[in-house]
Amino acid sequence: MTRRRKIYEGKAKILYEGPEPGTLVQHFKDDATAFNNKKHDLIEGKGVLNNRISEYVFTRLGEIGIPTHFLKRVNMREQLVKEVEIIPIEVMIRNVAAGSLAKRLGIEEGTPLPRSIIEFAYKSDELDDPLVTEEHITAFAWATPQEIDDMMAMSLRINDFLSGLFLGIGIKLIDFKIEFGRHFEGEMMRVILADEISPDSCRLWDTATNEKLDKDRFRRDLGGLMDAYQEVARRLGILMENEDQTPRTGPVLVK
Ligand code: ADP
Ligand code: AIR
Ligand code: ASP
Repeated sequence: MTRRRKIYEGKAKILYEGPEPGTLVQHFKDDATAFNNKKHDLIEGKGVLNNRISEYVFTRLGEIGIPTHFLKRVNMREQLVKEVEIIPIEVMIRNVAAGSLAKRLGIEEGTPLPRSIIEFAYKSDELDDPLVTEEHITAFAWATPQEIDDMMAMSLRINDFLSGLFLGIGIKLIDFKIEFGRHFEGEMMRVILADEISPDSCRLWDTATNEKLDKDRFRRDLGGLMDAYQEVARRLGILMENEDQTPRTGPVLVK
């Protein structure tokens, strides 16, 4: 068997060269990091859950017409995606004050925002992903005004759709982070949704109890991260199979 070429290794994922030109294999690791790597741990099985949850969310988003990089899941930890040129901006969409916004503006965590707020951060580990405005993004040519418009329009649709999807399973979508990339097809280029959407990249609170079902369990040393991610997968109705893909006798739910 020939060894695959590793294109990039990040904090939570590895990108390998895909089987066809223009494709990549996105491999989900078990590493949990926060505060840009100052806190690190291995949480067995996290990569498997994020792969499945992100697959589910990207598939649903594709069905409502959001262009995404997702092609298919390859195995429990890996998915085949379209290679893109990542726009070096993290787009954050917030419905309820939490995390850095709550801290920065002195708003109590859990306070609903008057309307959904979009924020941009420049992707840079060395700089701790600093918040930037559209002015910085266009002045430094990280993205064009048209690309910013496309990202914002898609972000709001994604937020509306996912807020409803999660509400239906008793979960509040507090906030989340997404990334976009430029996909080239011949002469054509379009901005599509890339990276992942999982409990690593969202804040998800149980509607009834406000229990945190996301990476804040790790960031804030609350414990029970795997139970929380499994609960999200279970509520989404994601069936888990064995690592070797052989279905068990009948559907087996997580937990
Ligand atoms: P980080 O780089 O922040 O440590 P990850 O460990 O999640 O993050 O690494 C995944 C990397 O792959 C990210 O930098 C992300 O921007 C990039 N990426 C995600 N999807 C694609 C894609 N379809 N094509 C190219 N790069 C991608
Ligand atoms: N996020 C931002 N950078 C990395 C991630 N995962 C996500 C957080 C949270 C939202 O963006 O998981 O859902 C806002 O994060 P913060 O820390 O700015 O409040
Ligand atoms: N800053 C983000 C977090 O706190 C991402 C990271 O540091 O890995 O999770």
